[in-house]
Amino acid sequence: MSVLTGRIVKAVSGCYEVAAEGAGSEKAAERFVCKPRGIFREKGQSPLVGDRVTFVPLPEGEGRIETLLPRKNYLERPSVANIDRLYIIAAAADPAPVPLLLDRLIALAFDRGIEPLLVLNKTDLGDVAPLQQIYRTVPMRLLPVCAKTGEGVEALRQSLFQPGVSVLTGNSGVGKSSLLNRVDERLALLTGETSRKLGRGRHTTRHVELFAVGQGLVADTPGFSSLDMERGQWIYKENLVFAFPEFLPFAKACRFADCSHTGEAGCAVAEAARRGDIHPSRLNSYAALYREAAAVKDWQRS
Ligand SMILES: Nc1nc2c(ncn2[C@@H]2O[C@H](COP(=O)(O)OP(=O)(O)OP(=O)(O)O)[C@@H](O)[C@H]2O)c(=O)[nH]1
Ligand SMILES: [Mg+2]
Ligand SMILES: [Zn+2]
Repeated sequence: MSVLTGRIVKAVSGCYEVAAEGAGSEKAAERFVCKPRGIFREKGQSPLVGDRVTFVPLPEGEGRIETLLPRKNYLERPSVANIDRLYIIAAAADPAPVPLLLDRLIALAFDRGIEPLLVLNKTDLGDVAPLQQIYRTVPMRLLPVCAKTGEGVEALRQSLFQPGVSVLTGNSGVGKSSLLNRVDERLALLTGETSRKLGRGRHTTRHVELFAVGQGLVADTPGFSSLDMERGQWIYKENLVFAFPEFLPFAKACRFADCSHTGEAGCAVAEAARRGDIHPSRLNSYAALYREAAAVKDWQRS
């Protein structure tokens, strides 16, 4: 009985679709619908989309997952493992951008060792210059795009086609599925427009699935409301400043070595925000996330 290596590309009610991998293997890219061994339940492990696994192929395209291979990272929401790039999508308007939500996602990516990219969609509906101004000094790519006109989509396509696992995230309705359809029309993902015609609810995308694009894999994910994001997924307060990397050069110059940058005297980060070297909106988000992180009890830390 041969054991293969593969990646979970789709999870639907306890069944996992696994794409076989392996250099030169004739099984490469073949898909198997797998059930995990009972042992996962005993160990409290639950496989995620993006997880690499070993599995035993069974007849008729089925299989059984044997082991979960170590993860390099994962997010709880969206629930994906081994992410290389997190594309955080905001819209110029409809829905209006929420800086705290964007900063929460950007910080989470930096904290988990994932490259964040900020995609500013719907440039036909509004000016993205105010957002570009806020994120000017953050070491992160900004991609202004328009799923409607196609503007900027080629740059997004080139980025998504790079090897690795990409995840699109952001509020419901910002245009994640529309952008992916523009990048590769064969994906034919359901978008708000089509789902309204079918009389579906506000959240159009229902589950996470990885699709092959160029040399990469990309996941469209269901959008969330800002409230969803406030639960869980915190960053420890002592790590938070590292998730706001443009603060770091200033943080070294604070009067107190243990400055939390939340109002202490002689805080060089606050001073930089007053001068405009750090955008005040970023410092506001930092303060909000710091308050949340400080409220986390030791027993809640995993
Ligand atoms: N004007 C304009 N409308 C857009 C653009 N991109 C997407 N839309 C519209 O915005 C609505 C939401 O788009 P979706 O692609 O379904 O958004 P989503 O982020 O996938 O939403 P969820 O799946 O609910 O998370 C649809 O009616 C799209 O047609 C754009 O660049 N300009
Ligand atoms: Mg969608
Ligand atoms: Zn400080």
